[in-house]
Amino acid sequence: MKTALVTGATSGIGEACARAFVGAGWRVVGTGRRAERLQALVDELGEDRFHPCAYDVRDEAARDAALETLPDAFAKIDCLVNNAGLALGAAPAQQADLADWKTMIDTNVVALASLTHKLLPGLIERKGAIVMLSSVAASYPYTGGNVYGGTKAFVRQFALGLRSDLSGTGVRVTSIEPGMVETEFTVVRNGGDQAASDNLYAGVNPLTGGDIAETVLWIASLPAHVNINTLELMPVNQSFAGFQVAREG
Ligand code: NDP
Ligand code: 8X3
Repeated sequence: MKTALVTGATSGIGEACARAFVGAGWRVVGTGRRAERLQALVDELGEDRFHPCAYDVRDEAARDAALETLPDAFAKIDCLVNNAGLALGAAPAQQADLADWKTMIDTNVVALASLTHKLLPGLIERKGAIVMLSSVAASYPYTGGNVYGGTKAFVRQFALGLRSDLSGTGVRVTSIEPGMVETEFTVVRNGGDQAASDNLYAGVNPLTGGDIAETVLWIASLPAHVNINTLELMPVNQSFAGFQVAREG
């Protein structure tokens, strides 16, 4: 039985990944700050299949304490799903809060790179897989995307760079780049405003956490010689618009 480590398993895409992987016969180590949500997954999925690790991804000491004391059955990670992340605010850069920018960089970039660095030796030993949650925001700038888009561009390029460095190791690396997925993402982005989230997704028929989880599971389950480098997906009702033009005078 293989083991996946899913960061951000308390909500949205990560929570759906935990269910999908366990449903497909994997063991899952799930992380997140909200311990009670991880415990609910233990109750739902079984303690022999889901192991909770409650810590803040920015706290390397807490992370190490959790991951270095994993039960034997969960200790050998075959697939790292680098999913935990967030956007804070959607204001233009000139009105943005610097603390929000730093939180996004620390969570989406620093913590993700650090965990990857920590798990790489074991992933190489087991010829494992790394699936990163980037975003369409990595490739398509939009007003208010600024640092969030920058962090997701890092994730995409880091994944591609790892592909290059890991040549010959058998480790597979994928950057998944979704558009609108209705999770707690927009509630978090808007400081807990559920109505702002409901309004954004109203009538869109957005992607679901389950849609992305099935995609992650598919990637992780492909034959060992197949690598999906990048995968961009959107709801049918989301698509591209043109450039904006500012007029002088
Ligand atoms: P959610 O807000 O529903 O889930 C985010 C998860 O990340 C939660 O489990 C949360 O856990 C965890 N997380 C955030 N900060 C921390 C932290 N400091 N320490 C530990 N865990 C943390 O959003 P999504 O499921 O939508 O987002 C998952 C990923 O997908 C993100 O990287 C996001 O950028 C990306 N993405 C999302 C899209 C969307 O439209 N929803 C589109 C494209 C990409 P907890 O709060 O319990 O700590
Ligand atoms: C989340 C999707 O379009 O809000 O990464 O940036 S978007």
